[in-house]
Amino acid sequence: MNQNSDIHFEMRGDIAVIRLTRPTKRNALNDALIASLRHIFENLPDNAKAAVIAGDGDHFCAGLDLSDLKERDAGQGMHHSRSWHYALERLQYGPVPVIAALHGAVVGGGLELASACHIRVADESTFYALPEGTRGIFVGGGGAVRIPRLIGVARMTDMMMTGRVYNAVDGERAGFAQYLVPNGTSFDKAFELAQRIGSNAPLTNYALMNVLPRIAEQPADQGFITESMMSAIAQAAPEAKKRVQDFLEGRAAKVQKS
Ligand code: 1HE
Repeated sequence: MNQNSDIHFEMRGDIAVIRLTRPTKRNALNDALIASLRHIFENLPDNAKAAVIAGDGDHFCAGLDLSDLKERDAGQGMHHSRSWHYALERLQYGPVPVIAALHGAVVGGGLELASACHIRVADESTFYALPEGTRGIFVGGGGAVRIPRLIGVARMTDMMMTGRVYNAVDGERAGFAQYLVPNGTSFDKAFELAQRIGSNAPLTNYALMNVLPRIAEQPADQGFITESMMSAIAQAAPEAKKRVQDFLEGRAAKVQKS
């Protein structure tokens, strides 16, 4: 399914595991890697229920492969940026939830990739930056849309204007990651979450990936209507009826205080 030696795909049970395997270049993303990512998310096996994406070596991803920054004219530059958009949209609105397992550098396009995932798990070595600002360029992989939704426009502006780097603790507080775990454990935690998420009703995961983000963008009066339609569709599914019945008859887990 994947011919590119800089990225590895495998199924572990019903969880798809995608690893960036270009550690000598800190998993910097060249055009071929972006095309491979798109291909992988367009061709996930039917039995995949969730996916984990991680990076080999000391860093998750150093962003755009800067050696690929050729003399592009404006039109070519736009198409290059769009190629990232298409790939990351396949990931974000693909068939399964994707959990990013972060460590080390999550910078530039690496942060854009992470922000397209549905959940981010960071270990204590993780740091976040947007060096585009200081390199005289701009984000082009969807970061201008997705990153402010995680951390707000003001923080992203500061990061790009000043080159500010967030460490793992401050990054989690700012909203980059939903989980902060000890060094070396982000993959295991992401995989555990993927298994749990993969056992949800498929329609619930579909709604969380495809409907919730759209509702969040709608004016409130439209959002309420979309919500009520999704709610009606979800509760009409046989799987929902069975799960609710299981709870009512004492067969399903209660909500536990953590
Ligand atoms: C690279 C890249 C890269 C490393 N493109 N080759 N992203 C950046 O501006 C981040 C640039 N990278 C770094 O700041 C650092 O490399 C790291 C903090 C990520 C890691 O530092 P370190 O000390 O572990 O590694 P290193 O020695 O800097 O890099 C090892 C090699 O990887 C080295 O090549 P070598 O041939 O000398 O061994 C580096 O040149 C290479 N390397 N990062 C190309 N990014 C859709 S638009 C998105 C726009 C952006 O993402 S712009 C931000 C790009």
